[in-house]
Amino acid sequence: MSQTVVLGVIGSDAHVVGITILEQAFNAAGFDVINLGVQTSQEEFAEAALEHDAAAVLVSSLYGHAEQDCQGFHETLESTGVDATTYIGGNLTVGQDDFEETRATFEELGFDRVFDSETDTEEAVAALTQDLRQRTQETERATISS
Ligand code: B12
Repeated sequence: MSQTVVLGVIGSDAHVVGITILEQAFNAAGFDVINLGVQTSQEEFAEAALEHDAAAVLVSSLYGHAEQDCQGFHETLESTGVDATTYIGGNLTVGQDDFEETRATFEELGFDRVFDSETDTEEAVAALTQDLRQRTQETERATISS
């Protein structure tokens, strides 16, 4: 399975520091990172993921409008032909909401994992390493049994 990760800040959000740090962490862990930068549209995420055959799409949002920006995100990926693991992280709501509620909201929108703004980058790298390993094993099992 590809080890390419597409990363960007969704919507009109211009906070760049978080994804720069994430890019460095995933690069250091051996992933190929395509960093789309700030103010990235859903279509730009989908097109980049398709073009680079990405294993994962990592969405960042800091300015509090993530829920609005991510409406229909997974449908956009699917209609573009992208089947990737998806994570979202950052400051996902306005103010300090209950994070378990936030997690549920974004899982419902289709994200495989949801991270808050206190996330250690190593935690995200470890989670993706584990999730991609599991996907590879499942694909291998499906191939053997078919
Ligand atoms: C610097 C900053 C700015 C700078 C950004 C400069 C730049 N080009 O990056 C400027 C001044 C431009 C700015 C503007 C605004 N900002 Co501002 N900003 C900040 C500030 C002080 C720091 C952000 C930062 O760089 N943190 C350091 C990095 C390392 O941390 P991070 O971004 O959180 O990323 C880490 C984690 O969140 C996580 N993570 C992030 N994304 C992802 C994704 C995945 C997949 C994973 C696994 C993890 C992950 O991992 C990262 C690394 O550890 C924060 C407050 C704060 N302390 O967080 C407010 C803050 C984010 N800003 C805020 C706001 C409201 C704004 C404005 C809307 C203000 C305004 N009215 O104009 C505008 C938005 C403009 C826009 N279009 O985006 C609010 C958001 C409120 C909310 N969500 O409820 C905050 C929280 C301040 C506050 N307490 O009110 N901002």
